[in-house]
Amino acid sequence: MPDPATLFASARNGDQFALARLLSLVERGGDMSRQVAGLAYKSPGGAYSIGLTGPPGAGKSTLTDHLIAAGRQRGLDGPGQVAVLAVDPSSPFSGGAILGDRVRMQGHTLDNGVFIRSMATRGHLGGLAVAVPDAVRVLSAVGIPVVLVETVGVGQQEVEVAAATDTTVVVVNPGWGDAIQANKAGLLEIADLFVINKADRPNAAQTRRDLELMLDLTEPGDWRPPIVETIASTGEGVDSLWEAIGRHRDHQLTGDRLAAARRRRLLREFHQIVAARVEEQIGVLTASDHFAGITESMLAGDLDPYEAADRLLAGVLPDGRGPVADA
Ligand SMILES: Nc1nc2c(ncn2[C@@H]2O[C@H](COP(=O)(O)OP(=O)(O)OP(=O)(O)O)[C@@H](O)[C@H]2O)c(=O)[nH]1
Ligand SMILES: [Mg+2]
Repeated sequence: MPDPATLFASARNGDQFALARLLSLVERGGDMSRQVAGLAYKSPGGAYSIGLTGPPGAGKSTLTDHLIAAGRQRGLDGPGQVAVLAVDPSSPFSGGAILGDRVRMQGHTLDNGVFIRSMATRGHLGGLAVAVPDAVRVLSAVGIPVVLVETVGVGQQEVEVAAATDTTVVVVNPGWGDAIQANKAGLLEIADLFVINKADRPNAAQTRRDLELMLDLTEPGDWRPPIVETIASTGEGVDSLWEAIGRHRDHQLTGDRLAAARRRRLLREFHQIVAARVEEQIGVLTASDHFAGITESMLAGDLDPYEAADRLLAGVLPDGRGPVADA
């Protein structure tokens, strides 16, 4: 297997197999993953990332398919390559396709300027919250200008992954409760843009009112998420969606907003990496004889749980009392 630097060089020259290998390494975690992440970090590229999230079946993949076309034909700064990461946290498999997604995006399989990849994690320290940003950086480093990230908006982790993009699009459907569900799942806070997809169905207007109402109730910032209606199955409204994404990007590019948002996300990633490392150490510690001994003393009543923790962590953390005692 060629080393990561060689893979990067090939991927920059348009070798999709090399790019796929780089992403497999990122996904797998471990030393090679770190090398890949390090190389990508040091040659950032200029990709703009767009996250699509929402309830299962909302039409994210169908929309993504149209956004691929928009990215290819118009791009954000003119036509260019497009990459898609279809994140599947529930899947223990990697590299493997989410079959439905692949089928829906099939219109682009013969286009060399489109790179589509499903992603799960296999033991990546910090999980998808770290692996996906790493993957986006790899795609950026090889010169891809537009990266789409699709993830189902259920569960904290998925929502986090979707939010870790430059523009986050939340997709809902017409009908009672979808907007309210989105609110509950924490999707409202992360939305830079709402899409009411399946606008061919009844009650789109009601869903718009629900969303507007919820937006009215949230703290007004300097950007109020616009609401775009689409019918992904026919492509209706997709142009407006692409324009709305462009407007949000323009907004972000004004002043320091985009850079500041990226710095905030990077700090969160850093935090997650540190937390994962510490967690790993805890795993090692609690498997030790030392731990068993201390546990016994605690269960016998000779040590209270705090003393036991101090004893265990002495020599591991600079101040054994610090982080754990405060936790
Ligand atoms: N009527 C109607 N059906 C649509 C529309 N957009 C998508 N669909 C259909 O809805 C179903 C789900 O679409 P997907 O694009 O797979 O949805 P998804 O959000 O990616 O689904 P998951 O990835 O499984 O969460 C498919 O059968 C689509 O053909 C639309 O605008 N109107
Ligand atoms: Mg999908």
